[in-house]
Amino acid sequence: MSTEKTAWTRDEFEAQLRGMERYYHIHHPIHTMMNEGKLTKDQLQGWVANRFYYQIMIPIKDANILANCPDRKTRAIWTKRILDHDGHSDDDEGGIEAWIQLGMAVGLTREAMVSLEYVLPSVKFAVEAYVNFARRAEWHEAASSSLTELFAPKIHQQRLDNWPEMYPWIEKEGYIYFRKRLSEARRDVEHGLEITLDWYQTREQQEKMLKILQFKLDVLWSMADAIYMAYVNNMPPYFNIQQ
Ligand code: AHQ
Repeated sequence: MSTEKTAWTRDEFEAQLRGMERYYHIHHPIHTMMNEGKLTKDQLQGWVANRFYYQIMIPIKDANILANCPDRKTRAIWTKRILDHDGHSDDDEGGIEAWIQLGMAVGLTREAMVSLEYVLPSVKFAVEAYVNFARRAEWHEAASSSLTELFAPKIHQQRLDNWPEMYPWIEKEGYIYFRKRLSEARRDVEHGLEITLDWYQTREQQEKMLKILQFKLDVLWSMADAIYMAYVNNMPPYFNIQQ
């Protein structure tokens, strides 16, 4: 008798992917504290300054996927992800500029953000792991690793709903990024899900995709761990240890 497990249907496979929400960083203490208004201004600044490194590396990650993708129609759609971050035109400067606006809205300077002086070693390490995965993985697998964004609209909506009351000192320009990302994430997930549900056909391939998604969930979780250790547990990174 064959021991090979039967492939999940498209709906079953999508349900398996969505079932991994329990590992999403929305459940990490740094984000539950953030969503309960328990972060100090310094802690929120630390999170914004560190997440900036993730934001500026997303277009690099996506450009690596483009470089590996031979399909013109897919590239034409995927290119939008890069422009969403790098800017479509002079009057739409994109998500990286919007994240700098978030930084200034929480009291950081543009110079401090772009200097990357606050970016923690483990945050850099996690982000580089994601970019290197995208660089060398088969392009469908790299594309499908972006599907942690299945869960992103909820975390962006939480910030938009709760921060104005919990962190009234944040200037309104700080919300531009999250509002922008709500619609972009939904569009990206629709495309990423189509690529994923079409590509992984056998049960073995589908279960490999769950491992790829777990890797990306671990990238986000590791970043949150590093930020929590530094800004909640006050563990100084090497560049803050007095020589
Ligand atoms: O702002 C985010 C973003 O632009 C992206 C791109 C996408 C990818 O390609 O992996 N993932 C992602 C995410 C963004 N914001 C995170 C957050 O919590 O603000 C969530 C993150 C994701 O869910 O992967």
